[in-house]
Amino acid sequence: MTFVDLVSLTVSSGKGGAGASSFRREKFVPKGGPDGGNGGKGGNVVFQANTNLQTLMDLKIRKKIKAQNGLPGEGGKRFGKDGEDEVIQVPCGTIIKDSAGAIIADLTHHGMTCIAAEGGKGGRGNACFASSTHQTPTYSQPGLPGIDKDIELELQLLAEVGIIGLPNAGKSTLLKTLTSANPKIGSYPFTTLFPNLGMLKYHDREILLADIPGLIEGASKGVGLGHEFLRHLSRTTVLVHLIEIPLENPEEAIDNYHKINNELIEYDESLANKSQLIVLSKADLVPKDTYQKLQELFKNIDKNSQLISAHARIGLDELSQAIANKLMESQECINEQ
Ligand SMILES: Nc1nc2c(ncn2[C@@H]2O[C@H](COP(=O)(O)OP(=O)(O)O)[C@@H](O)[C@H]2O)c(=O)[nH]1
Ligand SMILES: [Mg+2]
Repeated sequence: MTFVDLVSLTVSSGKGGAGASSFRREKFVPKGGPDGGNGGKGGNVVFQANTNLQTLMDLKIRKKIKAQNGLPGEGGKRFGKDGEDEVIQVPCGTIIKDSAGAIIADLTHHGMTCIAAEGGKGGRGNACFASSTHQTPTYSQPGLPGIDKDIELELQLLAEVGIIGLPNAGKSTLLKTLTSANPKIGSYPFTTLFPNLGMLKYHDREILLADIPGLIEGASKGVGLGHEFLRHLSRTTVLVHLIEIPLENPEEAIDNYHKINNELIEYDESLANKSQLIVLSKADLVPKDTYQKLQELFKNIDKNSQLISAHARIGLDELSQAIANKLMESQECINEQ
């Protein structure tokens, strides 16, 4: 799968069919009345959220999307057929914006739809214009034109929890261990080239986690994968900040923690204000007194931290519980407001 989360498109709704101008012709009625039918409405361009999709890739190659025109009306008061809507399926979490960046719709739930371009109305046929004073109108309306619109689609994943950290911290491994996701894992940076999603089942809760790749010092200035994927943190409530303990120089973990947070601030202050769990990874590789010392150092800057090893399955239940608790706390905060 190629992950595409930004697409620009031109959408064109169908134009309305013209109303007909026609008169009844019958054998024994020399001057039949007007019987021109109305034109059909032009089709709409509609976007619809679909949980079975994860990427906007299919739209990348389409560029232009057009709905059908309405057909013209005909004599005998026959109405023209409406143009068919063009319904485009997009992943849940797709935001539709106009070319100025104003949000037209945020399609968060399966089945939600939005009309991005409304089809033109059909014109009325001359049969509509007959009155007691004007019994033989020849006038009929043209159909209204469709709308051409440039739009942007932006996918923002709907994960509640984002896993962040430097390349190689163990983010993808953690996602794979906590959920049934199967991301690519490697001992070199940037193995993960797009965000991965996985569902954590914790008691009766299902929590959607996203592994956000590529964060690195300078990401907000385009280093590495840049901050391309940080938009997928926008909707998260809790960040799991994964930190590998450098064996040579464990204190460096504190610098690394600040580096990532600075990148978040550079990108968007509200990301830095999200509730964060500090998680020290790969505990199986680190002597106990090293990580205890590190936990002290985090305490000195007023931060609690917890320890995991995805490989040795250490601290995973505690982490799941901490995630669920944090989500619950933030839910309570929202309810109190
Ligand atoms: N020893 C040990 N290695 C780990 C652990 N978690 C991840 N790794 C290894 O660290 C490397 C980077 O992991 P990955 O999940 O791809 O990191 P990411 O770049 O943050 O997604 C891989 O070689 C993993 O096998 C762990 O708990 N213990
Ligand atoms: Mg990864």
